[in-house]
Amino acid sequence: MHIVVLTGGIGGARFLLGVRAYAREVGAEVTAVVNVGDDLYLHGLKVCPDLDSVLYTLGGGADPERGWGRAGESWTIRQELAAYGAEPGWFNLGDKDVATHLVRTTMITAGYPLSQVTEALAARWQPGVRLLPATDDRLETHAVVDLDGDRRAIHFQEWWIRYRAGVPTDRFVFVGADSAKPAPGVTEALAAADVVLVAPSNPVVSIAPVLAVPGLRDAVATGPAPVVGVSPIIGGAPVRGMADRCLEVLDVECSAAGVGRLYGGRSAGGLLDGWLVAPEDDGVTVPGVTVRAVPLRMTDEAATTAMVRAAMELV
Ligand code: GDP
Ligand code: FO1
Ligand code: CA
Repeated sequence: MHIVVLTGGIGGARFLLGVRAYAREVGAEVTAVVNVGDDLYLHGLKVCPDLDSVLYTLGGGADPERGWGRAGESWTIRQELAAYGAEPGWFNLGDKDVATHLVRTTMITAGYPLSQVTEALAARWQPGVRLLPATDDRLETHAVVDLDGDRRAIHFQEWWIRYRAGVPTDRFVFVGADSAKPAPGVTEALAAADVVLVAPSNPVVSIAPVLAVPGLRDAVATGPAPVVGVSPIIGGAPVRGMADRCLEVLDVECSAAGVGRLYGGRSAGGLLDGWLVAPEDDGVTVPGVTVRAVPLRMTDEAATTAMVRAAMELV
């Protein structure tokens, strides 16, 4: 059996812990297709927040409180950069994390595609699932904002971290998406999948940029495998993070129903056959989609594995 998971960073990474445990139980293979819209160059280094959250979490090296970056991190490089007044000062790179970006940037500069670079980094972290960036091409999420009377596009990381998702925002743009191609293996994995799971990731800035790669949404929506999504919204609020701010930009209600309808049913040109919601949201309907309520808090691996089992039972 082959399971494909569409995923962002922290929420998706924690979900993948459960997918990996389930896959070990039943002898399945897992491919994770990871968002690259958050990626950016900082201080000359290529940083891939979502890929790194997945690598570090599945490899046992993530900081459990922050959710991003490395456990047991030190911050000497950040302090030295600050002493130079190097911008941007709002994005914190830990010393251990910088080593990852150095290895990645060296390989990218030497001409390796991101998918091969990710494979090389995974050789150290042994995530136990195949990690594929959605695309090897440049695809960056930008927010179109009004700042000091000016309308301009800023990188999603600046919107999220520097402005805490708090500036008036018109829309998100996936720069480069039009000419991006799915990374090698992505289309093949979807064609060979027995089930596709949409992780409880941010639908607007983690899953949407994955689906924005031409051909990728179609490969999921018209592919052979049933598609089951897991709601990142419980009782009308994101479990963590600022997904409510992102949904607001799209004028979508922050609820399990709102996100389920945003994805839509496959029979109506959408994405989903099944949608898992939390017990708090029992009774939610999405036209054409089988909805089931089960506990959706990823408090530990056993709870997360139970969520995955419920998703698999839905199809
Ligand atoms: P990011 O890229 O690091 O922001 O991470 P993702 O996009 O993969 O995941 C962020 C989403 O995970 C947020 O919208 C949260 O609501 C969701 N999330 C975090 N923890 C949980 C949990 O325990 N259960 C569920 N259902 N969603 C969660
Ligand atoms: N998130 C923050 O809120 N502040 C940071 O300084 C920060 C640094 C950072 C460095 C590397 C990395 O992989 C992730 C980092 N994040 C930081 C998290 C991250 O950029 C966001 O949570 C996600 O991209 C949102 O999807
Ligand atoms: Ca992300």
